[in-house]
Amino acid sequence: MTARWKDIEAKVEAGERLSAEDGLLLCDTAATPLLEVGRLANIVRERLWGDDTFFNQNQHINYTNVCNRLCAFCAFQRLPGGGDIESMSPEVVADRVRGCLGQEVTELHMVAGIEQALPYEYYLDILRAAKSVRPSVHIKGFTMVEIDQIHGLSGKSMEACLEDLKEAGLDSCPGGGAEIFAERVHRAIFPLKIGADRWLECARAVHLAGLRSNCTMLYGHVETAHERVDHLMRLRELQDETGGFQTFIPLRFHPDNTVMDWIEMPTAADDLREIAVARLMLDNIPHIKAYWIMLGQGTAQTAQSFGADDVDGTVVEEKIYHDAGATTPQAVTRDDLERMIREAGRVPVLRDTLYTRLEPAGVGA
Ligand code: V47
Repeated sequence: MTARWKDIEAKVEAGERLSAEDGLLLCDTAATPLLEVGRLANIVRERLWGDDTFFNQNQHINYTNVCNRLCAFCAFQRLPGGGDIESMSPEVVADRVRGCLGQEVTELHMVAGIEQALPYEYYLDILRAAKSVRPSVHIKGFTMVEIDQIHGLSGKSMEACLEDLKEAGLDSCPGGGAEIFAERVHRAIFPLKIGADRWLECARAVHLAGLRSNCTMLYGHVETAHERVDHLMRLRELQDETGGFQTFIPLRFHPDNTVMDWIEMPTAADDLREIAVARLMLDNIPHIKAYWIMLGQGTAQTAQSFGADDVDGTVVEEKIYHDAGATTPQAVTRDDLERMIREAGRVPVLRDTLYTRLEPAGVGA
């Protein structure tokens, strides 16, 4: 191994921060063997979390698939006025929540497209509707793209708008919507959606309002290694300032049914390297999630030895990846998740959205 690699290894062992140049070397498949990058990421993962792998019991509600942002990578969006549209009234949202009352769901993951016809009150009403049926549930809702849209409708300051959302039932925000911060990629594949500066500004406001959030990066399309590392560096910078991010989730691009279907999906080797690089670069973000829905259960298992300490949850009715060709199931049981984690040699820990341990591992399975 080269002197540069030895230097990175020494920094990781000493718990020192890696530079953007280090990140680029870690991304370089010719310069750094995958298993070595994984080994280093595993050191950090085990230092933070030992053998624990977190999971939760959650339900997804994609309240509308209508969207006017026309992102080239998205198979979920439907144009206003087109066919196959689903926009849920607050009553329908309440029915969806009611439909899962028999299951031990602790989190509602509510994200959707940008439907221009929805007024400000709608967003408050769907939060209230969900909470009225399941008052104890944690609502992790609205990506920064939706927060930007809702704020625009509110006619209020961002602070006042976020107070309204919290009062109506919003408890935290998911990742999503950042895609890749590089302006070159923004212009090429999602020009109508907010760019890096606004995304980061919204995330900062969310954190200042006392809400935690997650962050993501969509990879495996037209971005370069340099742009991936830049994305991680910008997230790390904001996290230094606010400390509000809980989890980073690398999102592997699924090309089916999109206008980018000529792109080949990333391989498991790319997925594992991305997870490992994220664990090594994002020294101030506590958790790295291997989202089983998009990675497949096999890669989500291996990822637990490459830096990931979370696999997401039971996920009732996932839509965004399945519209884009994901072949994983749309939900799994708690037993399935525990088995997925145990067979990877880790200890399953049931958590809530804010990573409170709900039960000692293995109890109540
Ligand atoms: O922003 C859309 C991505 C994101 C495709 O916070 C696609 O716990 C791959 O952010 N192929 C939304 N990805 C989902 C999201 C998320 C998912 C799971 C957990 C959490 C969390 C957040 O999905 C979008 C976009 O980056 N996406 N289309 C596609 N074809």
